[in-house]
Amino acid sequence: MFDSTTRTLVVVGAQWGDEGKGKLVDVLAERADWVVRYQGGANAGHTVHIGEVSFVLHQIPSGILHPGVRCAIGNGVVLDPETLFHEIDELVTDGIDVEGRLYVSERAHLVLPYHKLVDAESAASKAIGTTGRGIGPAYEDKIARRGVRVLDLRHPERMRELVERGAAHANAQLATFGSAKRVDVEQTLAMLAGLAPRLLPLAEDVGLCIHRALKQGAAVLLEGAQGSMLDVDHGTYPFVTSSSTTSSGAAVGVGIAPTAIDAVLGVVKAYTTRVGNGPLPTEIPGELGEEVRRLGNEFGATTGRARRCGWFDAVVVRYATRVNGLTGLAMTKLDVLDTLDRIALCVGYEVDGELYTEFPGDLTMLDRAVPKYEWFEGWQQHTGDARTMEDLPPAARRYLDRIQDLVEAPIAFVSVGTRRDQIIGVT
Ligand code: 2SA
Ligand code: GDP
Ligand code: MG
Repeated sequence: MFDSTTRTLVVVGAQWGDEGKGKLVDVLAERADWVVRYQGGANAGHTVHIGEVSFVLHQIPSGILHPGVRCAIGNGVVLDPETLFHEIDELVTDGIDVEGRLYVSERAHLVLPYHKLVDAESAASKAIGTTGRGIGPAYEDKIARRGVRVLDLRHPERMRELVERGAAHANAQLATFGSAKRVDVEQTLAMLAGLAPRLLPLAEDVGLCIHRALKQGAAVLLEGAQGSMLDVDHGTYPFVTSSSTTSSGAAVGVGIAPTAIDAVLGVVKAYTTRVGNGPLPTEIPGELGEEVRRLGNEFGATTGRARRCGWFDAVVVRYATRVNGLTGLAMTKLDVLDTLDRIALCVGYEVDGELYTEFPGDLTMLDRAVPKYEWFEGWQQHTGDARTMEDLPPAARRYLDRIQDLVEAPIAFVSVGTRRDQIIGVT
């Protein structure tokens, strides 16, 4: 999957996020020269457990925990400069040497305090259940061509003009929301002036760095955030994030050509979760849903919000296989299902008496959709010590085999616990 023939690998979430991308990137980063984030921002929460310490990465690529691996934040990310330095400082406190191996695209757009204010005050953000990290408003400004980029920090006069323009727009939005809050331009500029001496030395032409690294034979991991069903084009719009989370976003968001990408690994949980509002066809109601949440410790890695839990949805993952061009799957959290006596797998949706196996663009269809389930016997056995497929109980292998067939992508990894060593590489 990530070897001498596969030098550029994209790692994407193939459900609604929190599939365990952080763990997979950390495991694969052992073989990487570079790890690059290409979209999203501080909304992401990628968890990596090393020994007794757990790290939650928000903007810094999960490869940072491997000494010697270079990490970059691509142009497609919306960068919150204030929280970036908190994250760096926390890593340094935990003994991770970041110096000289973290780069930030000079083209990345900045998330400013007024983006977070608009996100917090907007009723639309509440209805979607955003993380409140200013992601939507920052991408809106980018697309509307009123954004502020890292490279603008080099030009204080221009920075003032840009921030005044962005603030005027944010103030107008706040007024329409009926909010009494307004942007403090001078405070924003003072914050940026304070951070510029620390941020500008990290600023690079990341696309060029990666292009040169690839020419020299480097192995590059492109780390996606959120999940395919939160993609602004291909997800459950409008209940999505504001970026291209699917593999196509990787080339754009790093600044390399699509032809430079060799393979795409889709990370999936052995079940499904979603945090925030919007459709989740296989959501498990009642006590069993709560039990899965407890077993899987399903709480937002950024906001702490309870995640909604559902059965594995093969319609969703087959769709994700197609949209991302997945060349392999990493199935995580199999161990979370260890104690269940029965496990359901969604193979289609029944709508008005008809069976659908393709994920619809029109979400009103999902209001009437009844998931069609195949039921599997639970294995009721501890899987956390399995290190080969043969170590897994036959019932677990039957479940995995069926998923592999339904979603039309081969399983390349099975993760059976939070630790680095709790993984099966399928050859
Ligand atoms: P936003 O803030 O504008 O990106 O929110 C839009 C939707 O995208 C969802 N979203 C996420 N879903 C899963 N995980 C995310 N990261 C955190 C985590 C989430 C947390 O790792 O647990 O801590 O709450 C993430 N980021 C954005 C979001 O819930 C909205 O549905
Ligand atoms: P990401 O956003 O995709 O990186 O995922 P998160 O870090 O938000 O959520 C995944 C959670 O599952 C984290 O707490 C991981 O430590 C945990 N995790 C990852 N793989 C496994 C696994 O195989 N088993 C268990 N029990 N937990 C896992
Ligand atoms: Mg997460």
